[in-house]
Amino acid sequence: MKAELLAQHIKQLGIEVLTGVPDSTLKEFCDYINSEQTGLVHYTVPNEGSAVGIAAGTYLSTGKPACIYMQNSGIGNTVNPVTSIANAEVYSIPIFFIVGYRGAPGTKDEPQHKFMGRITEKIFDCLEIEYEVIDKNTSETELNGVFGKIKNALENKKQFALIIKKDTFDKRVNADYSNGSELNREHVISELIKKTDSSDLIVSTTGKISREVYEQSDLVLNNHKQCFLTVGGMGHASMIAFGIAKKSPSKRVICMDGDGAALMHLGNMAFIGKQNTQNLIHICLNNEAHESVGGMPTAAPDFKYAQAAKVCGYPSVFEIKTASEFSSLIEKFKNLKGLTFIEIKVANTSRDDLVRPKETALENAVGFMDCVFKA
Ligand SMILES: Cc1ncc(C[n+]2csc(CCOP(=O)(O)OP(=O)(O)O)c2C)c(N)n1
Repeated sequence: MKAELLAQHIKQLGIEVLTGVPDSTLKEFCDYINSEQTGLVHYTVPNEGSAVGIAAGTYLSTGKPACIYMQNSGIGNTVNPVTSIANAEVYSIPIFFIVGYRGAPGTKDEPQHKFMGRITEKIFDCLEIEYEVIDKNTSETELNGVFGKIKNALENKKQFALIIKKDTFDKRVNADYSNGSELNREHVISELIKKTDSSDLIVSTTGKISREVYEQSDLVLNNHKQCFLTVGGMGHASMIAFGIAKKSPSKRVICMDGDGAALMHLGNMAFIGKQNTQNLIHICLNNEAHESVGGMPTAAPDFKYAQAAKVCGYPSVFEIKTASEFSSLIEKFKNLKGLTFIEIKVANTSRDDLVRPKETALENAVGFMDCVFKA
């Protein structure tokens, strides 16, 4: 299916507002809505729950439903506003969901997608939201039939989910999301790892940052036992790092966060800043984008994470934009003490041949715990 065709169908439903969090399964559609004039008002939001809020506000002020796009891992973020605001027993807000189907049963995918893939359709059953699954073999006639059902659901003030499998969209020329930063994220991660001690612990965020941490750790330290890879649960790495830091006061805990992930649960920074944990270094690798799923911009690409950290109460804050600023940070990195926040502007790119963890997520956790328990 062409991304344009989906946008046309959306408009034919009388929808004017499109909002969501990007997903790799929906990459071509996300590229299209980010780089072309679609005739739809488009908002990328910090998390999928926020999109439900916009959909409710749109409907309350226009009587027209909005469309929300997301990866199925984002369903969890929508469950509270869907059940407590949009549901027919509350305000009965019609919403059209477009959901990228990671971990679809019968397909091979990463560990963090397996269970969610298995229960995606069951969750919609449970939420009493009608849905249809489409893939690359869905014909135009079948798609027209599906959109008939969607129209009917929305007219009855109900939600409807169109679940889209991998490779459904026709390929299109990649959108250009480059940001001009001179620092390469993988290089930054590698240099930081070189300056860690054997007692330091690293907690990395969801997406390619974790894959780079894994690979660079193996290259630099010959193992990755010091690293906990938060492969799923986008936005929660900083709180995992906080939990570890509080219970491991003799070790430095270094959180390698993404800007999209930090933004998704920005309240975490307010909490961590207030706690003033002495052994936590929170690093935000800011490429202004969701690089791991295709490089689409975040909800607030120009958000000032370092300034926000100061306001949140982090006592020590660094903002790194250039290679020379990064070199001077690297010189002092080993001796950094006290709760610290470091925002590093990095390019919006990664290597195509990044490795993926060879062991299971559970094996990663067990190896990491061995390392934590080591005196
Ligand atoms: C709740 C949730 N929504 C969406 C995703 C899909 N997803 C995985 S990584 C990622 C982008 C993360 O962006 P950022 O933290 O800025 O890191 P980057 O990829 O740019 O390194 C997204 C949207 C997800 N895993 N979980």
